[in-house]
Amino acid sequence: MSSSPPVLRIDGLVDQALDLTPADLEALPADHQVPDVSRLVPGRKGDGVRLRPVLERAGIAPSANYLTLHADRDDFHVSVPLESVIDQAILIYRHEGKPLEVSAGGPIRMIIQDPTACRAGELDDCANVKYLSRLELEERKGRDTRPHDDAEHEALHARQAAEAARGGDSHA
Ligand SMILES: Nc1nc2c(c(=O)[nH]1)N[C@H]1C(S)=C(S)[C@@H](COP(=O)(O)O)O[C@H]1N2
Ligand SMILES: [Mo]
Repeated sequence: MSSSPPVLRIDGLVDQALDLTPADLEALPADHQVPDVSRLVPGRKGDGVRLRPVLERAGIAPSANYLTLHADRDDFHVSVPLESVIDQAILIYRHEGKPLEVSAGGPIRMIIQDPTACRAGELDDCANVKYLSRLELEERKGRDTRPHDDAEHEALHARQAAEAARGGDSHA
């Protein structure tokens, strides 16, 4: 049985909304690609593409000030100032020639090159959104469900660990 490929939607304050598959990301020019992200961000695996050229394919409207990252899979959302993130993030879409697994945050995961510790700023570890499904450009800060305190943060990580233990790749 074949299923349709995963799609990353780019919309909001753009010239033209786009739906990009991992194959579309892979097809972007070589100088935008980041093969083996571990060379740039130690401890991370896979191949990715820089965020800016992906957003520029949709055409960034001058009024766009914030980027909101949506993960429909677990209803997780992060909204950060566009200028702070646009040249600091990579979208990972492949690992060892295969689609990035859900257990690694796939099929598409964003990572920030030099994140701060969780809750120590806008571009923190918590903003490394897994199962990225939509990039929304907005004028003002949008939806952000990052944890606010230690208890919330711990609960979120427990949910993530439980999900991973269940086998994140099952579609049940
Ligand atoms: N979709 C989604 N992305 C997410 C989360 C989440 O719960 N859902 N947790 C965030 C938080 S709080 C952290 S600290 C990092 C943890 O990912 P890592 O273990 O790969 O660093 O993922 C972030 N990305
Ligand atoms: Mo976090």
